[in-house]
Amino acid sequence: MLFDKTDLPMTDNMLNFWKDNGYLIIENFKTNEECDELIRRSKELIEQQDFNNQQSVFDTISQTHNDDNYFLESGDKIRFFFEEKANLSENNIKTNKQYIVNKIGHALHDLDEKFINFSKTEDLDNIAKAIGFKDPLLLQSMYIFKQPKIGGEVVCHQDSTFLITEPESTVGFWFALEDANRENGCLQVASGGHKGPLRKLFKRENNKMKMEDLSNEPFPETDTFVEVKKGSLVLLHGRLPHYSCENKSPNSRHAYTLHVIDGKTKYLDYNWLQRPNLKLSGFKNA
Ligand SMILES: O=C(O)CCC(=O)C(=O)O
Repeated sequence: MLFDKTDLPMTDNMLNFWKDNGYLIIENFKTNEECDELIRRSKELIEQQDFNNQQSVFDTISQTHNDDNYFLESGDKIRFFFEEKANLSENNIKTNKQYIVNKIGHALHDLDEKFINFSKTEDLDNIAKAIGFKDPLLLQSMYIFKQPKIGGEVVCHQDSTFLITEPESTVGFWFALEDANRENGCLQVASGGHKGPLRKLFKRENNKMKMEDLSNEPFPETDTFVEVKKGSLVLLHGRLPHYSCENKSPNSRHAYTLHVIDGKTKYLDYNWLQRPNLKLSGFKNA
């Protein structure tokens, strides 16, 4: 079911959908101009980078980034990760720079003015409070490109595997900056799957990452293609199994995602994402 920004503040209907399904779609949440501003800014950030000195691939299948300090130290920085299938030759980096990046993460929402303005708003704070946050804190942001032809698959996962608090509180706020559909690799979710157990925990031990198994119950099949228009907001419960396939189409599928935790919970020390140089803040502390 699709809701619209004009349905806000959150109605019982919306809240019931969220509780039953573990996701919620709010269309027309951001304007085309707001989306375009972020797209423009991502291009500028890439333009300013010298990629010849840094080559870190983000691949959720082989997980090659896991023991990579460039990744592990990116929690309080703005860093760039390449598509696994990108051609990283010197010449291609020079001529095709805008089409090789898989994502930018993980503190855009605290370090870049355009991203701060997009992320820290009162209407997002209101939504977070409506779904139960007492003290919503913006932990992680990612600009995800899903590049044309080579955009990588994101394997089925639960976000609480990667960002865990006690008790669990992680929620993803995922924004479509361009139309997302089954051709260009939209999100797919297992509706209601947030009621199942957390399957895995991604733990930092002596600066190495380990995936710990918590439950061998298989994920339910994803049953919903989250095909959404540019400007839509999709909320994703931290336990909701979700996935996106490769983008083999000629069109990109840019998205921006924020992961939010509750300041009333304990953020566990073994999370991969640490922010030694940045304090957490909420939606309103711009
Ligand atoms: O945008 C995608 O394809 C995946 C995003 C995702 O899994 C997340 O934000 O948790």
